[in-house]
Amino acid sequence: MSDQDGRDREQDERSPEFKPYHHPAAGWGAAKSVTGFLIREGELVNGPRAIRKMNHENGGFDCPGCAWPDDTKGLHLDICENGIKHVTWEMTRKRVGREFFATHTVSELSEWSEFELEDQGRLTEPMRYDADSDRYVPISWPEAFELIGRTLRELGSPDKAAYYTSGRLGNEATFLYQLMARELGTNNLPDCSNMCHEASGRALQAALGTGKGTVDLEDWERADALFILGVNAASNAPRMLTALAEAYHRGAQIVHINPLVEAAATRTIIPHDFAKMATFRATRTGTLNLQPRIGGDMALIRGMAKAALEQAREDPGAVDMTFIERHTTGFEEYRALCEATPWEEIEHQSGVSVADIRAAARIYRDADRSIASWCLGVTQHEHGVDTVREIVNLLLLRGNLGREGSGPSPVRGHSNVQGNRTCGIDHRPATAFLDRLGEVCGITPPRHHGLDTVGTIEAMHRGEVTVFVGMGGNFVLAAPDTPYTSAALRKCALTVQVSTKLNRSHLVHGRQALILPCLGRTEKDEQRGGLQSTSVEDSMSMVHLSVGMKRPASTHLLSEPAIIAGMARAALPDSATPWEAYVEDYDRIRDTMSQVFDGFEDFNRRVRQPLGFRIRQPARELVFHTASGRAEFSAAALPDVIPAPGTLALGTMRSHDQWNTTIYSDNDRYRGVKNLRTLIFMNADDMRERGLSQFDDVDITSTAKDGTTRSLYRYKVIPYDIPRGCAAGYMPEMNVLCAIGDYSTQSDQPIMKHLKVTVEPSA
Ligand SMILES: Nc1nc2c(c(=O)[nH]1)N[C@H]1C(S)=C(S)[C@@H](COP(=O)(O)OP(=O)(O)OC[C@H]3O[C@@H](n4cnc5c(=O)[nH]c(N)nc54)[C@H](O)[C@@H]3O)O[C@H]1N2
Ligand SMILES: Nc1nc2c(c(=O)[nH]1)N[C@H]1C(S)=C(S)[C@@H](COP(=O)(O)OP(=O)(O)OC[C@H]3O[C@@H](n4cnc5c(=O)[nH]c(N)nc54)[C@H](O)[C@@H]3O)O[C@H]1N2
Ligand SMILES: [Mo]
Repeated sequence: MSDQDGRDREQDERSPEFKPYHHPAAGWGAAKSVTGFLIREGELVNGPRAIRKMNHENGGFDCPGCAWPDDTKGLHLDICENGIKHVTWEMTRKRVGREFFATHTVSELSEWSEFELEDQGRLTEPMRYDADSDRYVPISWPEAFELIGRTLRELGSPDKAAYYTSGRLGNEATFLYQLMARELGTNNLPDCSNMCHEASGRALQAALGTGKGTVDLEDWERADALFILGVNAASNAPRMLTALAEAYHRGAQIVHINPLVEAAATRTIIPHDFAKMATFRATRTGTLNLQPRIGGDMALIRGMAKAALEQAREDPGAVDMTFIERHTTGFEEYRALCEATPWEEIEHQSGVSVADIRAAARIYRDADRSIASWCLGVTQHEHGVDTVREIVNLLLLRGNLGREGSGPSPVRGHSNVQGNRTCGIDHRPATAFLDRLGEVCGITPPRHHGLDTVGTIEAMHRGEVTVFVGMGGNFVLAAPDTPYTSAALRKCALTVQVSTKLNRSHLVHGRQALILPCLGRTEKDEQRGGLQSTSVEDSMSMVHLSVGMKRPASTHLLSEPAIIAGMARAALPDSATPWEAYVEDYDRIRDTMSQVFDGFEDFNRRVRQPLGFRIRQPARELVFHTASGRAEFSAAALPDVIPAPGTLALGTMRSHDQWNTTIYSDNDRYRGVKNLRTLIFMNADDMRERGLSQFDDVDITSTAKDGTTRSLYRYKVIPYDIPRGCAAGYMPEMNVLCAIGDYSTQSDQPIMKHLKVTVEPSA
């Protein structure tokens, strides 16, 4: 039921529902949801055809969804509900052409919902904002590049521009993008990682001398115990369900640590297990669930370490002293700290009983090989870095590093967010990398650090950054403090968004603004040198090729490498970089990359191997590029995470039916919610204390570090199995509550999982 605008009226009329979900994750619920989605998108024929090409070891394109690695045994249905939705969303037949923009002013479009904007379909040609008519009007590619080039050439200082990346940019485009920024003279390369796993990168770098996890899927298959913290895998990394189900079959212990008991913590039916699909038989995916309070993970892990050290007094096998002596530093200080941290404090700060912590510690003791895996529930906190380091401390205690089936395994977000960092998107680049880049590419890279996401927003606000280029993503909605970020973008002289679909970041723009439409990952990328492929790196450091198979959504689309080269050429008329040659044949980009990056030697050959190649992980081989040359224990004091009386700790998260700022529907199947996103999950006792019942309207007010407040009105409250003092709701709507200054002093990451709020009935 759409009206003339193509806007979905039906959505507004449905009333919210809440019914706790009792079925296994994935299985027929997922199948039904996918079918409904394919029908809605009119892709019942093309969708399945494309999906068969996804994540194949030979050819095919990499699922643009999450960064979970592909199955290594050629599993031909290694796909998930959300990956299918993601691909179908890109492949839609709907188009946003010049007629659309001629019909709607930007002010009018600003009233539309996120769903309505993206639902208009794929962008088809470059558009320029015309202030007189308040509309986007067509512009040719050469004119668009010249506008960007001229503006950048006249900037005065290269640091007055910032170049954002959302984590799906392929490695080759990534390399060109950072090269352009550095040839221009800036390290202003904010990226979505600044809001995502910055804390993991910093912690792992400090502890192990590598910014990444050390394990791969085969390790997952060999672990005796898996500790899964702060991830909603059934929605956000659904292919992890396969690994969890297999681990359970094998008899491995699986401990989930999350204030919410998410669907992946109980049971699943994995899609390629046809027999189970047919008989509705589910496999368990968890053996112990612990529900810490929001921010309580560090205390919980400290408790497990304390228990291990206590046990070691009579059971020498509880701690691996040989490993500790040979490979680590800082152990004595850490041991003393664990001993000095009272159990009462651990229990109070974690919100988990000593008995439960000891149960987890026993599982850890009994496992020869353990993996700890985590996502945003651990990182988006004030003490995210300390918490990741505490996880590493625990792993080091029993030598769970550098051998099969053990180690740290962060679950990365966007499909190539890890590759972006590997290939140079870093506002704090290492000196050695800049030296190599300068030498190989014949440029003089800037040495001073650039701006990250929060830094860029603040600088735009102050008028110090006046050009914003977004390579993908939806910056205004993904970033914290939506009104503040909007005002910052509006102060810019020029905003450029390279996108596949219409989104809010096109409507919140600078004095001049461009929308540059690009090929999606599912589409054929034909250049002079023939059909091109791009490479991506998954969460477990596997680099492989992705090649599109669909006809592009429009003949006017350019690939991301071509768009970057076009901008670079216009901005750097005297550049010695062979931009055109790079775009003709991406093998040439890879040849250059192989000289710049360790681990990319012989890139073109190795990336064409059936599963690609794995970038060497020094820490996995017990080689530590740390200050001491050893793995380093940390000894940080436990933070106080107890909410002040009358306040709650609020974590913002994704629903099942969304991809970051892309909202597919207002449902959250595994949490039992239908037709509602403006909600807050609360503990029933906290609700009673405030005189609240299910679906009551409430106003939520956050108090920032600087004491300022921000509010959301008329949210519906839902009683949920969540510890007292904790609450949860959805990003990006709730980003309004996260002040620009609310970022971690350890990682500079916005503390999106730990906002301090009060909740009261709406007037
Ligand atoms: N379908 C789909 N897939 C996605 C995405 C998507 O939006 N949709 N986004 C992608 C991206 S960019 C990323 S980074 C990942 C994000 O993947 P997740 O990290 O799963 O993302 P969130 O939805 O933010 O969920 C965070 C989880 O942390 C828990 N949590 C909150 N606070 C705490 C805490 O203090 N401690 C612990 N232990 N847990 C806590 C929440 O209950 C929730 O289960 O997923 C990627 N994959
Ligand atoms: N409150 C709160 N805020 C958060 C988070 C949270 O948990 N809580 N999570 C944070 C995290 S982890 C992340 S990663 C960020 C996500 O931040 P972003 O990466 O900036 O946002 P996305 O929603 O993933 O971007 C969606 C847009 O990408 C464009 N797009 C899709 N495919 C392509 C492509 O192939 N090429 C190009 N050029 N564009 C494409 C489309 O136009 C689409 O509208 O949000 C962060 N914000
Ligand atoms: Mo992310």
